[in-house]
Order: sequence, then C-alpha cells, then structure tokens
Amino acid sequence: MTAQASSKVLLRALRGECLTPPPIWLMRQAGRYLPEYRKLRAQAANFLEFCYTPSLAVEATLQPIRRFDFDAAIIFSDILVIPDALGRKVEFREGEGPVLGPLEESDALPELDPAQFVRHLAPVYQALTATAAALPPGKTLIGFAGAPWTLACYMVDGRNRQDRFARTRRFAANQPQRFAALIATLADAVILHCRNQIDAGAEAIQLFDSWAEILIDGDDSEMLQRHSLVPMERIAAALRHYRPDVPVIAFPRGVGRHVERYGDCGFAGLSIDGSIERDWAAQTLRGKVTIQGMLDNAVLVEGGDALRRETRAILDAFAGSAFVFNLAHGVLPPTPPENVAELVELVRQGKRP
Ligand code: 1CP
Repeated sequence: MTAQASSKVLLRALRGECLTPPPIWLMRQAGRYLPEYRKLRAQAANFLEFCYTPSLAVEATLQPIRRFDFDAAIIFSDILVIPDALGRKVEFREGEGPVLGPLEESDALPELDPAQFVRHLAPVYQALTATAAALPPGKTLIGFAGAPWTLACYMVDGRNRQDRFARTRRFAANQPQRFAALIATLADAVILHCRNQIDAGAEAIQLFDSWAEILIDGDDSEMLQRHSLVPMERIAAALRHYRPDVPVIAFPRGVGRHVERYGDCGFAGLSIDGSIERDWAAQTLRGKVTIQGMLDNAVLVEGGDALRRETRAILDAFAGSAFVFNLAHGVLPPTPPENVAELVELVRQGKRP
C-alpha cells in the first residue's frame, strides 16, 4: 500500500475507520442527469461503443468528479460488458434499456475463453489506466462488475420485463445443475474481469447484485444463499487472495435483514438500500463491515427539506460507524444536478478529523 493510497478517505473508511464527514460518491454518478454527459454520449453511435471508447469513457468517469468533487470515481462501463465479452448478443436501445439475445434452457452454455475475454474488454482496462493517471489526488478509482445472479437474469430473460425475471427463475428451478454451471462460469468471468481492472488501476471493486431480492421467497432464502451469497463469497475470496489491499463492496439490493449474512462473507463494504432499517443496520453491522448507502434516489430528485432531513438522519444513524455516504440505488435521470451539489455540501458540513 502506498502512502498516497492509504490517505484516501474512501479507502480509509473501507478499512474500517469512522470518518467525519464520511466519504461520498453516488451509484450512477455519471449519466443522463448531467448535460455534459448527454453531449458526450452524442459522440458515440451506441452505448457499447461509448463504453469501449477509452477517451469517452474516461471523460464520462471524470465529469461528476469535476462538477461535484466526489471522493471516488467509478469507471464508466456497464455490468453487461461481461455477457458481451462472453459472446452473447447485447444491445442498448434508446429509451428501452439493454436487450440481450436470450439464453434458452436448451442452448449450449457460454464458455469463458480467458484470452479472448480479456482482449474484448481491453478498452475498459485502458480507460481505467488513463482515468487513474488523470484523477485528482485523494480520489479513489472504483472498478465494478455485476454479480453472477444479476448477469444471469439479463442473459436468460434477455431484458427486464418487470416480471421479476421469470424465465431465469424457471431455468434455475427446471435445470438446477446447468444453472449452477452458468453461475460458476459467470463467477469465473467476474473474477477475471475484476483482477484485470485491479491491474489496470482500480483501487476498490463494487459487485452489483441488483436483482438479489427476487431470490427470496417469503422466509425461504435458500436460493439467495445458493445463487447470490455463495458465488459472491467465492469472488471476494479470490480477489482477497489476488490483492488483499483492494477492498470489495457488495451491493445485494433489496435483501432486507438477510444483508447481515453478507457481512460475514469477506467484503470490506456492504451497500445497503431502503429494504433495511437504518438503526438496525447501524447496530447489527457496526464493527463487522463498512456500511455504504442509503439515501433514497427519489429524495435526491425532490431536493429541498426532504433532502436535508433524510441526509441528516442518515449521517446521525451512522455517526459511530465506518460509513460511506451513497444512494440506495443509482441516480435517476430527472435528478437536478443542483440537488447533487447541495447533497455533497450537506455531507461535508462537518470537518475532517
Ligand atoms: O446513456 C445512458 O444514459 C444509458 C444509461 C446507462 C448508464 C449511464 C446504462 C444502461 N448503463 C450506464 C452506466 C453504468 N451502469 C455504470 C457506470 C456509471 C456510474 O455508475 O456512474 C454502472 C455502475 C452501471 C451498472 C448497471 N448496469 C447495473 C447495476 C446497478 C443498478 O443500477 O442496479 C445494472 C442493473 C445495469 C444494466 C443497465 N444498463 C443500462 C440500464 C438502463 C440498465 C438497467 C436496466 C433495467 O432496468 O433492468
């Protein structure tokens, strides 16, 4: 660990330090709510080309840092570059979101060819290296990947039809062994992608299990254990073995109190959302893992008194915890940028020790 890296506030918080004010960055801090992003986005023919053009990806990554002085930059990319690099058809349609060629139960499972995979994702690694060189001192560069379950949801269903990825759940129920093999291949791909991001300059990694919640069936969390917790624990262990100084943050969205089990899986940080009560989280997770979260993204759109009240309540609830200020889920496109600027100011009103 270099002296410079150890003084970065995000890395300090992820090593368990309780900082006042806490570091702040936001999921989806780059994106359509920023006019400068919309202008940049117009330079690429489609979203994947945008992600795979290092000069554009670097600029999109740096825009929110320049405007808001966040403590961390997250590399501009998408979780769906993994299915793309595994040879699945991936398209981002304007106004529709991602659409993939669906993986049918009778199809051959994708295989990971490491050399080909890494060659395909080389522009992401180039963007990380160039961003690391351009980032102001004190700012941490975060790499990321989708967790295997969430990637499988998009790969099997092809798109988010708002039916809780019914085809993926059916595949897992009908063909448990083949589905387990798919999850295992995706975990290998995630490990490889994260290792390469670390080699290229990522100083922390976040794993997005955005659809973990649909693995919970009433009180039954066996599927959550099998398809989210176990593979994520394996990824965390592999990355810890590879680079013990690079913290990994898990974001198992919507899992409520089951989040406690992710606190024992070797993650440095846990990103939590509105399915979890603030005070319960502070009491249960304090001392075990750094908590990240958990402002409602709709409150950031609303701004005003609601934003001030909620921000204060979150800062108070986690005042005695190792904590990173973030949202419960990504910045929404209608968010006024001035509300984001006000949020950063509200969080920073305290003094650093
Ligand atoms: O041009 C555009 O504005 C397209 C919107 C967009 C953006 C800005 C997409 C399409 N992806 C991204 C970038 C992105 N995606 C980042 C990096 C930027 C940043 O955080 O600042 C990250 C971390 C992601 C991660 C991502 N992509 C997730 C996990 C986080 C989450 O929101 O739960 C998921 C589920 C995706 C898939 C995806 N990509 C894009 C969309 C609209 C979606 C969601 C589709 C759906 O509703 O299911």
